[in-house]
Amino acid sequence: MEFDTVIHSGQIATADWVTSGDIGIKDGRIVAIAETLPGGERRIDAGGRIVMPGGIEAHCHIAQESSSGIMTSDDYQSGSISAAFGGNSTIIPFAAQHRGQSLDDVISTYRTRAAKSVLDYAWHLIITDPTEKVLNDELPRAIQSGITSFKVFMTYDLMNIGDGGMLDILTIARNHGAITMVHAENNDMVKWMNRQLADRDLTAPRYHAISRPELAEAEAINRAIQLAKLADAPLFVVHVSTAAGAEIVRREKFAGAKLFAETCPQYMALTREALDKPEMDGAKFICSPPVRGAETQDALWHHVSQGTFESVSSDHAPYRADETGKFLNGADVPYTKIANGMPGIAARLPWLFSEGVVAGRITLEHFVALSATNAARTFGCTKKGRIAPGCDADIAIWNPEARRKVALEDQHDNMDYTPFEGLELTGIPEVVMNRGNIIVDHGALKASSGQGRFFKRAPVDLCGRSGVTLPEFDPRQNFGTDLRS
Ligand code: DUC
Ligand code: ZN
Ligand code: ZN
Repeated sequence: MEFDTVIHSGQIATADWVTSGDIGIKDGRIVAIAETLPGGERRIDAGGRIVMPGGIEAHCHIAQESSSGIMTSDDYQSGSISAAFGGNSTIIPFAAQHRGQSLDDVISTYRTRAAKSVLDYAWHLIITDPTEKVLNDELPRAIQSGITSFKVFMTYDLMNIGDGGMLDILTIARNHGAITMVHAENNDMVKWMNRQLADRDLTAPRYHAISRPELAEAEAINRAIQLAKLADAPLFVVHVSTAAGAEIVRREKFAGAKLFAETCPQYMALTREALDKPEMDGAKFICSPPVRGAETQDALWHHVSQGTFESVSSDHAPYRADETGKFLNGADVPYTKIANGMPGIAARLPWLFSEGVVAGRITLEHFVALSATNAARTFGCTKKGRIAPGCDADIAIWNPEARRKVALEDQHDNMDYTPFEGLELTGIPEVVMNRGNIIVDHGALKASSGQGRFFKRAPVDLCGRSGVTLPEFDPRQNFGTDLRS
C-alpha cells in the first residue's frame, strides 16, 4: 500500500503500551503500524520522539456566553489553534442553552460559531431549561445527531436545575445512550457565604475562594452521585477540586457506580494565594470551583496517579483581564461580578507531561489515557484518541526533552495573561495532526480556519461497568417495564 504519510521510528505511546515503530497514514486514517514501513509521500522522522494520540480536550469553553452574558475571549479559531499548539487534535467545547432557548437554536448557533475551527470538534450541551419539549423531543434528537453528553449545574441561580431536573436529565441520558456531566457545588451554601461576606464588605477577589467552600463541592458531588444511582444513569463529575470530592468519587466508583470524573491542572498547579495578587490581579485566578490550598494539590495528584480520574482537562474558560472580560462589569467590582474562569487549553498537556510523566507521578501510558484515550471512551469518540488501524490520524509528536518557560508572548489564544506564566516545563508537542493534516509543525501553524469538522459521537460506552441499580429503583418492579422501552 502507498501511504500518504509515514511517521518513522518514533516511540509509539498508547494507553496500554509503548513500543518503537512506524505508523502509516492514508486518507486521514491510520492504516498500518509496524516495526518498519516503506514509502510514504511524506516521511516524518520521529527518532527520539514520542508519537501519541493528539489530545482530546473534553472540557473547554469557546465562543460561549456565560449566564450573565459575558462572551469568552476565544472564538473557535483562536481556541482551536491554541489547543493544537498544546498537543490537541480534537476539542469538545460546550454549547450552552440559556433559559427560554430551544436546543435546536443552540446547536445551530454553535454550528455557525464552530465553522472556524482548525480542529475536529463535538459539543457537550449545557442544559439549563429542561422543559417537557427539551426532555422528550429536543434532547433525544440531539443524541440521535451524535451529541451524546450534556452538562448540568447544581449552582448559579440562572443555571441550577435542581435535583428533580437532574433526575429527569439523567433518565433521558440513560434511556438514549448519553452521559450527564455535572458541575457540583451546593448553591445555597455558596449563596449563604456570599451574603455573609457581602454583609462584612469582604468582596475582593480572594473572597471568591472563601465563598465556595470545599464542603459545598463535596456535598454536591455526593448528592449528584446518589441521584445518578437512583436513575441508574452514568455520571461524569467535572472539575473536581477537592480531596473530599475526589475521595467520594473513588469510593463510589469502587462500589460500582457508573461514574467518571476529571480534575484540572489549575487545582494542582495553583493555590488560592494567587487570588491575593495586588490591584485586582487576583481576578485573573477567579474560577469555579476555586483553586484551593497546597494540601489539595498533593491529594489530587494522589488521586490522578491512583486512577480516580478518567481525564485531566483544562476547563479553558478564557476571559481577558480587561473591560471585555473579567472587568466587563467595572474595574473594581465585587468578586461576584467578575467572570469565572481562566485559560489553559495550551498548557494542559505540556504541564501534565512535565509534572506527571517527567516528575515520575504517572507513566507515559497513563498520560495518554488521561489526555486522550479515556475521553474518547467516555464520550463515544470511536475514531479518536487512539493509535490504532482505522482510527483518525490524530497524532501528536512530542520532544520529551525540550524545555521552556510558559510565557504570554508564546501563546496563541486571544488572552492577555496566562495563569501559568513562568512555569518551567519539560516536553513539547512539536507536530500535531488532525485526520492526517499537519496543524502545527515545530511552532508554525499549518492549518487554515475552518478545516476542522464536526464529528458525531456514538452512544456512550459504559466500559463494562456494572452500575448500581438500587433495590428502591428497579424499573421492572416499580414501573412494570425497563425505562428504556
Ligand atoms: N464551570 C466551568 O466548568 N467553567 C467555568 C465556570 C464554571 O462554573
Ligand atoms: Zn462548571
Ligand atoms: Zn468549564
